[in-house]
Amino acid sequence: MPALEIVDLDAREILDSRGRPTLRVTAATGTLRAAASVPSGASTGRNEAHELRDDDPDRYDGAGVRLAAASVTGELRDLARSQPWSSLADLDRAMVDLDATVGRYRLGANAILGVSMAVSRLFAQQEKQPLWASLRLPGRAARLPVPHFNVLNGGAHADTGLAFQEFMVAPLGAPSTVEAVRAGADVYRHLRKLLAEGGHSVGLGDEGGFAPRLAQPEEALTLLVQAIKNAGYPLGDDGIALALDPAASQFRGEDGSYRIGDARLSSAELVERYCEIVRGFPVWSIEDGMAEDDDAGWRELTDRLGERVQLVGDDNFVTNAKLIRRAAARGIANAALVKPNQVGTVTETLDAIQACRDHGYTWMVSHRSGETGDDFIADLAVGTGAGQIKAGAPARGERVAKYNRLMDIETGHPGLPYGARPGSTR
Ligand code: 2PG
Ligand code: MG
Repeated sequence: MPALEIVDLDAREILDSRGRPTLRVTAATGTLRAAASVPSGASTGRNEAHELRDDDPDRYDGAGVRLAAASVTGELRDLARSQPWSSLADLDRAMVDLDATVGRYRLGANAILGVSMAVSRLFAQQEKQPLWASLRLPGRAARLPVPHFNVLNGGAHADTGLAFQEFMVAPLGAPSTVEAVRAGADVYRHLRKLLAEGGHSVGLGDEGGFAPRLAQPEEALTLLVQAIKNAGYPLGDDGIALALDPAASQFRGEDGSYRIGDARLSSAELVERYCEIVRGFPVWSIEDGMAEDDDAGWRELTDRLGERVQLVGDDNFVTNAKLIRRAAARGIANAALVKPNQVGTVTETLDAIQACRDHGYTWMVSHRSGETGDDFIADLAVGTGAGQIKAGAPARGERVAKYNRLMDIETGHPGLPYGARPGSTR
């Protein structure tokens, strides 16, 4: 394959799903053209790569991204045009070196990631492959992931009184993506009805899930179980299982206690609470069950539940290969969330996935709470054989863009397997 000769990079400010500015980057060779839009989180980990914002109080309360756009049309454009690129990894490494700061403070991780994603698409086009096929890993089969639909929002994503951030339904037992998407939409519809009948609000949170005022996570889980039953699906691994992202850093107080409703829980008490939840509900995966700096709590959680439940590190791992390897050496978690904008380039995202593979961790590809119509992560999940993806509710354009892309891939490539684990279904 000849090296890629990039002739132009462009960037502009667009809006994300929360009405905040973000970047859309366009990259072009003499004959090819590709664009990518960058997402943005609300419950961010401390070690995430830096999102460059203008801090100009006269525009968008300082959240404008014209400086990041200028990084793309200035230094990054010069770099991209300076030589032919034989791989994305070479360009990604050169961009990181050019920035030369630890957290991408100078050029901005949003600028660098936008280029990295757009150029990934150029490489795929040059190879005449769909994006997912060009993101395949050696020795790992591509697979359609189980969608994890976030149907009830709390925490930093909704004003609900609920401490936990995400309550997801995962059609583990579905025979295909098309049927999994239908199952998610069926549960969503039945949940809406259930909430309305119970006098709850059916307003939505940031990720398109409902945002009723509830005090305890168990109330939310009880509603989900009822909605799944009302929709006519079996519960658990052979049907629809539940997954949680409590995002525990967000409800841990200064004194180290976790606040759920009116209660203050120690780390040990929170672990006990999860054990009870797992006994009472078909929860197969818990992400960020403990706060990012609560290593002792994470270890206890892993010791107690690691054999039975997928325990996903997000805020503590920030899609960083080094942090995943360190955690694996310490017996923390057994899975990682994968969000390209946490670490800053597509290449480093693939490095994080490699760290998971090396240590026997599973990985779930993820959107951010602030999204655009970009569907890159659908291809990333399929190509890397993740087996799992979360992209919010089965509703709202920026969320369904990813699920619709998965259905397109499945329809176009009927031989691809669906399921969370190699060997599962079809
Ligand atoms: C998370 C993400 C995505 P945010 O915590 O997993 O759901 O939320 O993008 O706000 O960090
Ligand atoms: Mg999370």
